[in-house]
Amino acid sequence: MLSAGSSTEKLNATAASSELPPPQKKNRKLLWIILGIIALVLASVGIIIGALVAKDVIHVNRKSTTQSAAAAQSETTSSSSGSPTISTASNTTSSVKPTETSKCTTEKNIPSKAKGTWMDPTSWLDMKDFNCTFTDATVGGLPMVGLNSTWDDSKQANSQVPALDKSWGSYASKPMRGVNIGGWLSLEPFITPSLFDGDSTLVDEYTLCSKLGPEKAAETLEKHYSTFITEDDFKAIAAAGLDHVRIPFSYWAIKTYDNDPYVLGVSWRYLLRGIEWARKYGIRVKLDLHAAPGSQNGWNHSGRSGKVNWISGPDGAKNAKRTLDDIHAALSKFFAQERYKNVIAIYGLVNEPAPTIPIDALTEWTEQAYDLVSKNGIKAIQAFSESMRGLPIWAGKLQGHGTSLAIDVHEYTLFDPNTISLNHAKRIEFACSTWTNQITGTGFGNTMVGEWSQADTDCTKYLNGVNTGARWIGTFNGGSTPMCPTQDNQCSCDQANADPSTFSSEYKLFLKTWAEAQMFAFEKSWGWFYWTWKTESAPLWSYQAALAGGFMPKLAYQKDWDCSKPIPSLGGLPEFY
Ligand SMILES: *[C@@H]1O[C@H](CO)[C@@H](O)[C@H](O)[C@H]1NC(C)=O
Ligand SMILES: *[C@@H]1O[C@H](CO)[C@@H](O)[C@H](O)[C@H]1NC(C)=O
Ligand SMILES: *[C@@H]1O[C@H](CO)[C@@H](O)[C@H](O)[C@H]1NC(C)=O
Ligand SMILES: CC(=O)N[C@H]1CO[C@H](CO)[C@@H](O)[C@@H]1O
Repeated sequence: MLSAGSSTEKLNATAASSELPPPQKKNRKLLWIILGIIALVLASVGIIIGALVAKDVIHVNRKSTTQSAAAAQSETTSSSSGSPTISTASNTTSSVKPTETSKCTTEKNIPSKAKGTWMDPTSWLDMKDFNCTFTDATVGGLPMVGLNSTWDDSKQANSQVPALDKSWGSYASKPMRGVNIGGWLSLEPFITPSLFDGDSTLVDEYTLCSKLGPEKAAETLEKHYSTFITEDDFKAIAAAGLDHVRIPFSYWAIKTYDNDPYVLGVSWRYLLRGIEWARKYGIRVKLDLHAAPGSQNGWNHSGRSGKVNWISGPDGAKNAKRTLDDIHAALSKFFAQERYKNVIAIYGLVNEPAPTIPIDALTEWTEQAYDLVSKNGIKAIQAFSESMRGLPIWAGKLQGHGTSLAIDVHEYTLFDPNTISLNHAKRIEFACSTWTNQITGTGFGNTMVGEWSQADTDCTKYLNGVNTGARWIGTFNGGSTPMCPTQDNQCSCDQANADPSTFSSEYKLFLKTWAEAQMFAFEKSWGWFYWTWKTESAPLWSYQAALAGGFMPKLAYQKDWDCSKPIPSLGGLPEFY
């Protein structure tokens, strides 16, 4: 294990040397010339032989691209003009479509103690765009393996925002427009119900991993990480006019404790790869520690549903300390590297600590975390959660950090009996007036909205957890009065759970206006992150599905409606459905 200082220096030295890229380019040029000649020769061969050869070429080609990529990534490029080039014929890009997943094949230079472990790049399911050369370099004790030595911060997410290597300026005057990559590295039953279906004891990542056992859990989760979110998602996020992503991840990305059933380390490299993909499209990142040791809120998305055991609870003090000494100590050293300075804009301390944790203890922990993370060299803005207490209570707390500390508030109407029952017009007004007033009113100060959605009911399968009902129809936790606007037996979850292709144009207009109202309100703060980019089957929680269904502005920075305009007529859209 190298110390943080020495490996950083080593990497900077490599990055600074401009010798690496040009020889690779030259070799490629030469390669293309050879390829061109081979292609011409092939083209002149008869149809049948040609077809056979073409098949063979495609076959050989697959192997050789992997090999030569690995060769190019190993220290010297001398071998890349050797035998593998012969077969890298013609059609590389069109015939060798990058498959969903691509593995590293080189076993070279992998020390036996790393073989087969999560440090071994050949054990990874999908290494597309990642570096196959083994390295045991670490920073803050966290592995660098998979990362390239150089990076490019010159991209802009869109024409409205600065490239990564230019200053964003003030979020107060230029709000961020972002989306969460939820349910990817921290599982949530309602986002990927397919992982939880068919066994009523599976309610969170903890029970899922316990049931599957270490091997099957690692296999299942890596398959999910490598397919649920891919480079195409980051590309589409930028194309939607979004400029930030909030990436939730869990502590077991870097450490597990005691008898934790969680899969250690695999999500770490997907987190790093997600950051590289964000970089590639000029998207800035908010890191979001979604699950802290012990569970900071007892909710399913903290890993383990049930009890809070963080600050509060029998091991609360120990787990809060672990979050500082093990998790943030390592993460902040790692992400203080030069390579993350432009792409990581916000460093989130912990997602949604339970409202039952005493505020003084939470404030003290936050102050300690802030100091630790700053001392380790993080220059990004740090964010702490309003922890479901509302904004006013934070007035005067955690002050004195200028613009380097901000509060993250999550705004929903559907978990609260007082707001779930609002009718369409009132729900839009609520965003325009109540939320705008809250955000611009008394509170901590620097504010961002880290989560919101288009859902107007709590009908989505598993949304309230596995095995719980819905407030909307009065079946939540044993049942009570339906809380839909008519509050009677007309309430149903049918429309809320229907396929968006069946939504009426009035309902779509409502959904779009409801989103635009929220964007309007939240752009009075430092900006927003929709929850979430993608779901398996919950369209009112999926930015991607809303774009596809035509009930989200095509470009996040270009809206048709805002709160200064009258609410459009929704025709005969019923208040129950
Ligand atoms: C290249 O790939 C395309 C698409 O797969 C195919 O139609 C074409 O015949 C290929 N050309 C050669 C020279 O192999
Ligand atoms: C890493 O380098 C390889 C080889 O130059 C390149 O193909 C790949 O796209 C790079 N990955 C990233 C994330 O920049
Ligand atoms: C891949 O990783 C190795 C080991 O860290 C490094 O020496 C090499 O430069 C990297 N390759 C690229 C293309 O950055
Ligand atoms: C039981 C439980 O933890 N349920 C939570 C699961 O996550 C959803 C979505 O955030 C919450 O609404 C539930 O309360």
